Amino acid sequence: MIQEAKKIWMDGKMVGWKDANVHVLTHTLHYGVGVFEGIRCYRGVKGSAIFRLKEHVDRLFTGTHICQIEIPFSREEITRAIIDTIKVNGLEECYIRPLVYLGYGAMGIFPRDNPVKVSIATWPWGAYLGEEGLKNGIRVKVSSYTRHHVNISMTKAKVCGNYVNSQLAKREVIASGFDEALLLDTEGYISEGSGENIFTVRNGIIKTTPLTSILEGITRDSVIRIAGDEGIKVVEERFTRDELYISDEAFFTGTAAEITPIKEVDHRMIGPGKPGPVTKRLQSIFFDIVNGKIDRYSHWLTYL
Ligand code: PPE
Repeated sequence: MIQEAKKIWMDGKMVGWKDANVHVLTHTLHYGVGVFEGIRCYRGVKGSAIFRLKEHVDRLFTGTHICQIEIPFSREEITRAIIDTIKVNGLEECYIRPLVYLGYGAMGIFPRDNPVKVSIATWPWGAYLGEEGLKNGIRVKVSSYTRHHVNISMTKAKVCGNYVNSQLAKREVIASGFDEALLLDTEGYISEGSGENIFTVRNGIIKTTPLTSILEGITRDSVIRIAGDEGIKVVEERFTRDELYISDEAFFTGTAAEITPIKEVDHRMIGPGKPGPVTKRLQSIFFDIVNGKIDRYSHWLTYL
């Protein structure tokens, strides 16, 4: 169960957690065209700070641009509202969920001039794939469901409806006893997890899928930059599931999942079946950055 906070920001007002309701004929509830974000705020050594807030707000706006939804607030107003929501809830560390959705008005798939609604919720959210997974790695299975085709779903936008595919995949692999689903693209190459981007390490080279048919993960971008700064080569190139099977290391990245090591894929151990040195090094730098311990990356943090 979600851990409740006090208030949720809805269309410019702070509303009590239990009163943050919508009409059952809310357009997005039926048809899935809405755009959301997932952001984390960390309690670091210099106080609470939001990780890469600008990039997340930008992606909310580019996502709605793709969906032809006009947010009735500016980027500055949304940024301010995110900070205010964390503060009003007195949270030092939390997950932040902005959502832009189409409200009550016309029914039918063409939403006409239904109002564009915005909400921002915050709640404490621990390790997405479990503390144990974060530390020792998770068990992953390639799903029988294929990831979005680039001309069917718009993967550069974090569209609510895109997550039907993620949920089908996740339910399938959980039922088989795995921790997370990995999806292949329409041509059979690795694309991404149900809510994460993926990286492999082989012979000291890091590889991740190109941006063609995946969400442009902000954690993915952070890892590429950190690796570059550490002098580790990163290649953005398509790869197959058998290349993943024989990689030395693999890990998922995401705001919720952070950097989660993968210890097994389809019953095959990855490397020795525990987090490898590159994964551990990147994970440790990442957590130092989000916790405000490395000045070089302080521009990625917005202090409350
Ligand atoms: N791919 C998908 C499909 C995805 O949903 C996410 C984030 C990512 C990649 C990584 O993107 P980024 O967070 O910018 O590094 N998934 C969000 C939702 C998870 C959920 O269960 O809800 C998240 O991590 O917040």
